[in-house]
Amino acid sequence: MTTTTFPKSFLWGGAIAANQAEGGYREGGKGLTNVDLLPRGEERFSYMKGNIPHLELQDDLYYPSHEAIDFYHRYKEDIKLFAEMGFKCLRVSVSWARIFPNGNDAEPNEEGLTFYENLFAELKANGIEPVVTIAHFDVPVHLIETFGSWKGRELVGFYETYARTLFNRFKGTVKYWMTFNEINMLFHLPFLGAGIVFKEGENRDQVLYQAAHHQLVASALAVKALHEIDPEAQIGCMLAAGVTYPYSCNPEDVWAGIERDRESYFFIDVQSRGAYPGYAKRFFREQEWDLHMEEGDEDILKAHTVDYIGFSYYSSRTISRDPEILGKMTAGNVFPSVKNPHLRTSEWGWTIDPKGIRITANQLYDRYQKPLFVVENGLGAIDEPGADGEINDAYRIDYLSAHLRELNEAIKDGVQLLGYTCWGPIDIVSASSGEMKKRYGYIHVDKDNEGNGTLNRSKKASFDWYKQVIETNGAAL
Ligand code: BGP
Repeated sequence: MTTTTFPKSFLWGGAIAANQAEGGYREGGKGLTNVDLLPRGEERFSYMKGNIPHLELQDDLYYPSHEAIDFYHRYKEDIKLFAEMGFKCLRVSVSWARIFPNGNDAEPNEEGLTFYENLFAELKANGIEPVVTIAHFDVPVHLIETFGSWKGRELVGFYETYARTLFNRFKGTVKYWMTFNEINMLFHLPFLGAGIVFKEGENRDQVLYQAAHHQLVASALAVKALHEIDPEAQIGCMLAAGVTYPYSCNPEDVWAGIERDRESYFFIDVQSRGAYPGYAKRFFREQEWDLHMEEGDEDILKAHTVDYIGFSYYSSRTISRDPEILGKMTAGNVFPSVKNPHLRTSEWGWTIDPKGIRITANQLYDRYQKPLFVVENGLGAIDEPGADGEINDAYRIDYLSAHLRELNEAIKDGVQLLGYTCWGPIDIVSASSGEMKKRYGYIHVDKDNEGNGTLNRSKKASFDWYKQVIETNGAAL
């Protein structure tokens, strides 16, 4: 047993997203979203980047998120298993298109609201707090076709209406909200992250910064709305975090690391401190872009900052200005990084760096001085059953316990941490690859990459391990 410092109120749990778990993509009056249009296979990456030939479903492509793991129908069974592990919270997202099928309908879709009402009630009945992301990647297709998704200023108002609808309905039920999942994903996978499709001749960076401004104003308006409607509840931002290391002590590398981190901090500086930082203003000036900001936007950003900082952490990143080193990029990472010779990588080429979560948490806390919430962390791996038919995922236990031990150290360092929700406590569709074989769960789901399988749930070895960790409030780590 280790001495741990996780507070008594620590929110242990797991995190999933509507578009990767629910399925039922046309049920209950739901409209189509960007994620529904993402196929598995070779096309996927260029689609996620915003290079999309046809904004429509094609018969010959397989779309894993359409059925996903059928959480839409099976959530009661799944929640029982989460409760058995002792979850204190479950992070889920609401699908915008279940509530407003077109994104901007005059009235919300009652069937969609009822689905989430039942889901949250089931969680509460099992002693599990819902932690809810308002937008986890999915944008209604109608908004993409009509307004260019977040390129259009109109989305600010539509999103605000959507958020207000949720807050009014779930007031007193949901205590923790988040505005946008991994808001910085907009820069890396613009279609997956924010429904952005590029047109020929567009200045991509300008488009992305304009869309970012719209999301930042929308996020601040959601904060304002929640504080008015349900002052007891809290609302956070959410960053795909991960410290960037300079490859060497050459000041050029060190500066490159600072600049790379600022591409992500840029968002949180606005959401948490309430204003564009000096380095962003300098960048805008030098680009000579005509970014459209309305009068009053700055006041909105200033007045409505987030209550806490949610972040995902999978790996650290490394940067170099040396062309020879730059040739050795890691494959498979969404965030560009050169290979760090001190660290191993996962089967998908993602760098494994437990110490990095302590460094990241310390940096975020030093910078913002607001409570942090680790809302994603985990190892995507191929799970094979052993001779006894059981999945002994010792590698997953190693990864997770090493990260949790470092978080325990971060708490000792003085970091205020609300909770920890590992990514995909039950196997779900992978966002970046669209595959089922990239699994994160403590609970196995019988479904293969082609969509075949019974969808039956079964426990892996990590199930009992996590149960113990929660039971002992981390002492079993
Ligand atoms: C984050 C997303 C999640 C999730 C996770 C793991 O970027 O917020 O939705 O999928 O990464 O990534 P993947 O599923 O690609 O392995």
